[in-house]
Amino acid sequence: MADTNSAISYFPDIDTIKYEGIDSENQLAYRYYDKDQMVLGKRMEDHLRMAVCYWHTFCSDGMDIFGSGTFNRPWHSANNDRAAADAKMAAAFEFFTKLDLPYYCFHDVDVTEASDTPDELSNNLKYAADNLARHQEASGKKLLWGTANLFSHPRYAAGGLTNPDPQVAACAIRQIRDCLEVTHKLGGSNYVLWGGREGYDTLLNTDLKREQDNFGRFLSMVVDHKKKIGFEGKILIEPKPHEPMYHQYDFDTATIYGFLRRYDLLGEVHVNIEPNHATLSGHSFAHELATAVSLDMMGSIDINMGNYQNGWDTDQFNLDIRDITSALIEILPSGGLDTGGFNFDAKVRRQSNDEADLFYGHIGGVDALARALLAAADIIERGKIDAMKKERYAGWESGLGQAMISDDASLASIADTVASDGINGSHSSGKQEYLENLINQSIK
Ligand code: XUL
Ligand code: CO
Repeated sequence: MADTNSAISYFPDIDTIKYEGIDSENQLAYRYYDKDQMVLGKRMEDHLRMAVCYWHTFCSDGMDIFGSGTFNRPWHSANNDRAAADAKMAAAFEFFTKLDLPYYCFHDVDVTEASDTPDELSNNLKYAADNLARHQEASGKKLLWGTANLFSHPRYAAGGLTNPDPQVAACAIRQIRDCLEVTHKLGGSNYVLWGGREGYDTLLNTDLKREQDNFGRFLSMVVDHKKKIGFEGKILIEPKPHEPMYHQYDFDTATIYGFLRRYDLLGEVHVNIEPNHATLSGHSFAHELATAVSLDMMGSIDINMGNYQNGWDTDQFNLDIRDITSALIEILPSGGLDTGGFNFDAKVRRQSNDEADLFYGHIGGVDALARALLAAADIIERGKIDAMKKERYAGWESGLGQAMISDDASLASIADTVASDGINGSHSSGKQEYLENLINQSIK
């Protein structure tokens, strides 16, 4: 059994990060994130429900396709054995505590030692879950979501739930069953499925209908199992259009809506939106959130950003206040994140090999979220954008607009009204520039 009160510190030179206000020169302090500050009637911490992700921060050694790891973290060891998994967990909870953030997220394989068979993984996950429970208890940290990694093991090269080989799909189902149960046991708020390899590299070897039918069928079983075990969190699918596959089925929020509708899963499954995945699918972060809100699919957010120059998932900490503000004004009016949160699915660059860099990365990301929250709250309190949007659609609230959407209306009746009422439809300004200036005016 791992010792949760280990005397070893993995970050001995760093104290708990505190709010010091915008004039602080201390780079190991928050300038905007003041967790108890009330914003739109809620504490900042409760609005943002921020989580640290296990994989980028504690598992990665900085390896990329051109070179081996550069990080050499004090909790890493040559063998991915149980002692290494215990050390990694101790480092992780020390980090969550020092950042003073309430949540974390993990994949099954992030928290376990290397497992040779599915059965071994099941047993290792049970052991890891007991340790996680003890660490949660000792630190007060909570689980935002758990997920099964169905993309790293070579058996999943052609997918998990959509694999052409039923034996591989069965292994995927076992991992999901186990991880969903562990997430439930740990009091997780959500369970995530990222279909990293649910898609294809070439249509020449792919039976689209069979793969999607299997995906729909097995996802229904996940929902049934969630109900059977009494898990009250949300099941979330994380959209991403490609990478690692040429095409992924969970392309974007609108595609997932169609898929859920096809397999009668609307209302049962929601989305976990990630800005870098949004931009890879040709959308903005705000577009994906607005789409999810309009379709009643909003779940949680993996916060990060890409960059304008390259076309892959760079998973950088999102420092673009305007991008986040524009996204927040799409979800705050509908009540905010509910069971969701902001999970930092972001990594420090390969050259940033000091442990302190992990803190700088997160502190920047936390403060960007807090600053954007303040800006979004200011925009909402001023109410101008909302009022202008309402005014733009006011015609639909009475007279002609109401008549056109009434049950009595038909194509012919509407078309005839144009002549009988002498309607000539004119354009009025969309005021885009005026509205964009309002966003910048609220960023302080
Ligand atoms: C990959 C990605 C994953 C999921 C969890 O692009 O975002 O880390 O968030 O599997
Ligand atoms: Co993600």
